[in-house]
Amino acid sequence: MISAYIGLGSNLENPAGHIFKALQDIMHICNTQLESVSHTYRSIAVGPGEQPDYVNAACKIKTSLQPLELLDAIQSIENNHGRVRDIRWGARTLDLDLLLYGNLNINNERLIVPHPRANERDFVLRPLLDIDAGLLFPDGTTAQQLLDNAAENGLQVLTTKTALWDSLQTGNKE
Ligand code: A4P
Ligand code: MG
Repeated sequence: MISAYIGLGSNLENPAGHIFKALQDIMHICNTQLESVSHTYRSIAVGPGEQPDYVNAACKIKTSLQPLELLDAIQSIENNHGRVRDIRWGARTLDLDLLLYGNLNINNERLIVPHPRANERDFVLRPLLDIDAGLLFPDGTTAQQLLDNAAENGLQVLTTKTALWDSLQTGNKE
């Protein structure tokens, strides 16, 4: 089994609900276990035009799926949440990014890992650090070093990781 990290983001139609349901969906990906979750955060949207704030989070999984199989699984979850791909960085019901897959660097036409913008976004790095305060990227940089240099997008904790984890175990969103 390989450890991997998935970033979650939503800024349309009850974003917190989409994030919670997406974590439940990730728990049901075959040959995959949910290991831990971050706090959920409100963040200011990075992208074109006026957009609602995002809810962002991350999770750690253990999986025996190959990277492209995992990408297929998370894209199918996005599609089930009514994700429409039109404007790049436009508002979306659910965005799932494969942030890290073991210690691998991957670069093919469908998949780049580490996710190319993970290293510059506080709404990705803070959640990763909630899960593993000593997290290293494949090039040896610590996630904390990257966060120290990242632009700030007004992060505010919405739900703590403990409360989120407990809700996922009972299936009841508080
Ligand atoms: N793809 C390549 N690598 C990956 C990867 N590591 N994980 C390909 C997931 N997908 C990957 O993605 C486009 C294509 O990227 C996919 O078909 C896949 O094969 P997409 O999700 O359809 O499009 P996108 O999300 O609009 O583009 P992109 O470039 O992935 O956007 P980002 O970088 O994910 O940014 N502001 C706040 N506050 N919070 C956010 O979460 N998110 C975005 C989206 C913009 N602004 C935001 C946030
Ligand atoms: Mg994306």
